[in-house]
Amino acid sequence: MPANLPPQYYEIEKKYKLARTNQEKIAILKQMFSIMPKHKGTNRLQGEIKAKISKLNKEIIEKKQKGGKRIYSHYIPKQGAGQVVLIGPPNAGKSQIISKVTDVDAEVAPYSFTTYKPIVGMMTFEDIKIQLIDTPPIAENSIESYLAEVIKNSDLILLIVNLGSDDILEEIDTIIKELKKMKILIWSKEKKAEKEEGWTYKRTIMVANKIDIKGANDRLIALREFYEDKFPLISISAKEEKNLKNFKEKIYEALQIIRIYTKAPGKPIDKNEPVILKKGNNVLEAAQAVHKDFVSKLKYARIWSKNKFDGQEVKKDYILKDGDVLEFHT
Ligand SMILES: Nc1nc2c(ncn2[C@@H]2O[C@H](COP(=O)(O)OP(=O)(O)OP(=O)(O)O)[C@@H](O)[C@H]2O)c(=O)[nH]1
Ligand SMILES: [Mg+2]
Repeated sequence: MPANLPPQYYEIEKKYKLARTNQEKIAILKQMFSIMPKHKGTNRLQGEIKAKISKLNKEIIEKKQKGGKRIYSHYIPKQGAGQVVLIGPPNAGKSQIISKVTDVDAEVAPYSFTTYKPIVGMMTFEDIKIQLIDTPPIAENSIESYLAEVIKNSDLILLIVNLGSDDILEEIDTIIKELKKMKILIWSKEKKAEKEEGWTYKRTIMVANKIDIKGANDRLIALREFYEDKFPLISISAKEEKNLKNFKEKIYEALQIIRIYTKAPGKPIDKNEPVILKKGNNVLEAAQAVHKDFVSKLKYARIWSKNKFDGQEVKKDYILKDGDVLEFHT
């Protein structure tokens, strides 16, 4: 029986030849497997791919046991006002979202395991940029260890779920389980467990994508019932660009940051580049963020803010708000 493979199969096969690491190779093989029609004609090929995956997995384990050094670091340097990592089951639309809201084009395809390595893009939100990272999908026993590093290093997780999938709840369960294997917790209620050795809690927003699909509303209702008390939950359609403004605002909020503008005495406000601070930071911390030397030299500061201050002198321990303007006097 002929295999009758779809043309995309050969496209993916080309990527396989370019893959550098065993992890990348495995991800591509999984992709080849997932789009291959499952019938008698492809039986042998299916077997071959599975065998290749398990051989590569074995190699990875053996390398680890030998204590071999990893050549490729998956540490992603932070850029912009925050680093946000998109995770989720295969085919949920993670890459589609990245392509719509950032300056990069991530490969989008109507089958699973399209993305096989992290892709970084910058998203503009009002006058700042936020870094988003697209990642390979998480399915049962498929999470790659470097992904745990990427997640732990990030400031925020977006758990992208697929409102077009009948298995949406199972897919979410699997992800939570796989993350737990990596000692990562994402429910705010479980945050206290972080104090126990080795656990990391990451603030998470659940993003239900593909709200445009028929039946999506019913699944959203189910999702709300199960998860509304555990995560901030928003629904979007990346494809039809629905609710993307709200998506950006929710990310900004969850990052818990504020923007401060500075001005030199007698000069206009520098509106170009806000100073990014943590919510709850004060005038002294703002001075520190602008220039280390400022802290010891700071005599006083003046502040301008919406409906409150108009150039008054302000104490060093004054807690700042998003949009405040400061003028430092040394
Ligand atoms: N109807 C609809 N389809 C979408 C939407 N977003 C993505 N898709 C489609 O879903 C499929 C998968 O999209 P991807 O962005 O490749 O999904 P992914 O989560 O990156 O998939 P992996 O890389 O395999 O993990 C593609 O066919 C997209 O066109 C959406 O909002 N609505
Ligand atoms: Mg993808």
